[in-house]
This record gives sequence, C-alpha cells and structure tokens, in this order.
Amino acid sequence: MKKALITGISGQDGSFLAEFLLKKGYDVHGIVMRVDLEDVSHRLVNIIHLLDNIKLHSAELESFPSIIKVFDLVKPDECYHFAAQSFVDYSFDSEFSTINVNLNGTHNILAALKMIVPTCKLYFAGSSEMFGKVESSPQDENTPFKPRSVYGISKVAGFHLSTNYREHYGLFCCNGILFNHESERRGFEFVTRKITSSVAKIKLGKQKFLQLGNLDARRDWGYAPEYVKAMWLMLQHKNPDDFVIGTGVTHSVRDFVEIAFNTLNLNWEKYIEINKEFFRPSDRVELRANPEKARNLLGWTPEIKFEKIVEKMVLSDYELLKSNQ
Ligand code: NDP
Ligand code: GDR
Repeated sequence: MKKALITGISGQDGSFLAEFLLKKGYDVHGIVMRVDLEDVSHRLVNIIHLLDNIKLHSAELESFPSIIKVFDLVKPDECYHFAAQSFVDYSFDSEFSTINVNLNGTHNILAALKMIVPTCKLYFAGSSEMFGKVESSPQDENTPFKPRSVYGISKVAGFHLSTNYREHYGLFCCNGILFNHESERRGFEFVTRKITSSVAKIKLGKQKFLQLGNLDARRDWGYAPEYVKAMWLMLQHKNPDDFVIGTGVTHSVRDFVEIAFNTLNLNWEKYIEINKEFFRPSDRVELRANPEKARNLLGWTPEIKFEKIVEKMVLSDYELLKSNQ
C-alpha cells in the first residue's frame, strides 16, 4: 500500500486530494497544526468526514525538528506540500510570516525529504501568481516569473528551491503551476466564496449588501477536485517535471457575480457596493493558462465549466446556511 503525506491537509486542496488518494487505496497521512486538533469541528471541517480513515500528525512547518520527526515516523512514498499562507492580499500585510511559512516551510520539507526519505516523490504547490506582471498571455512553463506580491515571491523562491533539489540532489520534485481553482470548500476570504456565501445570506435575509473590489479583474478559474488529479498524475509521470494547470479561459469577477446572483434569482446590481479597499494595485494583467503540456504528457483536461462551478458553490452555500438556521 502506497503512503502519502499531505501538508495543509485541512485546506481546500488537501481535503480533496485526501479523498482522491483514499479512493486509490493509499495510506493517507496529514500534517496539521496543534491548534487544529484542539478545535476539530471548526478548524478541520473540510476533513471531518475522513478522520476515521486518515492519520494526522501535528507539526510546525517552520520547525525543522518537528518536520523531521513526522517524515521519520511516516516514511512516505509521495509527499504533497500544500501548507502555506495562501491569501495573496494578506501577504502584503504580513510579509515576514508569509515568507517564513511559504519559503522556510518548503525548505524544511525538502531538507527532511532528502535526509530521511530521498526516494519519496514531492509535489510543490506553485501558483500562477509567480508569473505576476506578464507581458503576454497565455502563460506556459517557459513564461518568465515576475511576481507582484510577497506571496508570489515566496512561491517563486519555493519553486527554485524545489527545482534545485531535483537537479542537484536528484530528488523526484514536481512543481505544479496552478491557476485559480475553486470549490464548495474554498476559504471565505477568496473572492469566489465571498460572493457565493454572500448570495446565500442575501437570499435568506441575513445580509443586505456585498462589498467587492475590482469587478473587471479576470481570472482563469477551474474546479479544485479536477486539479488534485493533475497533481497526482505529475507524481506518476516517469520524470519529475513542471506543469501549468488551468483551463485556458478567463472570466471577470463581474461574470462570476452575475451568474452567482442569477442562480438564486436575484438581480446583482441591487446588492453590489464597490469598495476601493479591496482593489489591488498589481491587478491589471491577464493571467491565463496554457495547459497544453499537461494535456499532452499527463492526459489531463478540465471538464467542469465555469458556470457549473459558480452554480455548485452558490447552491452548496445556500443549503449549508438553510440547514444551520
Ligand atoms: P488553503 O488556504 O485552503 O489551505 C492551506 C493549508 O495550509 C491549510 O490546511 C492551512 O491550515 C495550512 N497552513 C497554513 N499555514 C500553516 C502553517 N504555518 N503551518 C502548517 N500549516 C499551515 O489553500 P488551498 O488548498 O487552496 O491551496 C493549497 C496550496 O496550493 C497552497 O500552497 C496555495 O498557495 C497553492 N495554490 C492554490 C491555488 C488555488 O487556487 N486554490 C492556486 C495555486 C496555488 P489552517 O487551515 O489550519 O490554517
Ligand atoms: P487570488 O484569489 O488573489 O487570485 O489568489 P482571490 O480570490 O483573492 O482574488 C481573485 C481576484 O478577485 C479580485 N477581487 C477580490 N478579491 C478578494 N479576495 N476580495 C474582493 O472583495 C475582491 N474584489 C475583487 C482580486 O483583485 C483578484 O483579481 C488565489 C489563491 O488561491 C492563491 O493562493 C493562488 O496562488 C492564486 O489564486 C492562483
């Protein structure tokens, strides 16, 4: 039985990947923070239905000894490294902790892997934010990185560290460069879930307005459960490599808003307020994936369309809120 270790297992991607690997017959282990185990029903809500089938280990990503201990105990065949401060906006307010968790955390994982289980395959969660200020669209594996956020910088540095461990020490390190992927388990601070949860609240009379930033900002949005399959496929490929994962199609925040409100028969224009606080100065470029390499070498293509993702998220939030009333 193959053993997988997932850092950030309680997040959106970690929870979907854990489900995916359990279905494939893996022995699934996850790293969580100690505080998570003290408040399981709240902090581990995404994986609460899996707790009987997975093994959790509490460790601090920033502490090398605590990471080594977990690797020594689990000795995984595959490691998926997701744990990160993943909210781009917050990375400007909290530069030091973002670098610390995202870069030093990645360094600790790589160094532990090399020391304890050098045959273990590693997935590093890179991001389209690494491209930053792009000069052409779409972006592929050869597009230069010009990150425009501390988050993006931390991911570029993690990407290069992972690539160096691959080239210098011969480790099987794969870097995914993933564009935005969303789901019913997306964090509430991200624009998609902020919108879908607000639409549900407005429909049920629990909220009056929704404040947003730039409605013209465009993103390449896909569906998270499909993206975790791409990560797994990368680790099954014969050589460790880098892959861009996205749909190749962009939509605006306004498109998302319109479909979300329409799903519950609401006229969005009555409820939206624009707040400059949510604008990002670096948000004037189009990030759009060219996932051709993943299609050709991994046989990966996204199937769930944008409209369907929005509808699924709205209906899920609506049902969740209604059942909690
Ligand atoms: P989430 O924010 O949902 O999950 C992040 C996970 O990291 C959570 O389990 C969180 O735990 C954990 N974490 C955060 N800080 C620490 C820490 N100091 N020590 C240990 N664990 C920590 O992110 P996603 O699942 O959406 O994304 C997974 C990865 O993929 C991230 O690295 C993200 O940057 C990257 N990515 C995501 C994309 C997307 O569109 N979703 C696109 C491209 C890259 P807790 O909940 O307890 O804080
Ligand atoms: P992003 O996701 O920064 O792309 O990072 P987010 O959902 O935060 O922003 C998407 C776009 O929406 C615009 N926007 C707003 N965003 C938020 N959060 N709140 C608002 O009110 C709002 N109004 C408009 C933003 O300006 C932006 O253009 C996500 C994360 O998952 C990262 O970890 C990951 O690496 C990237 O996607 C790819």
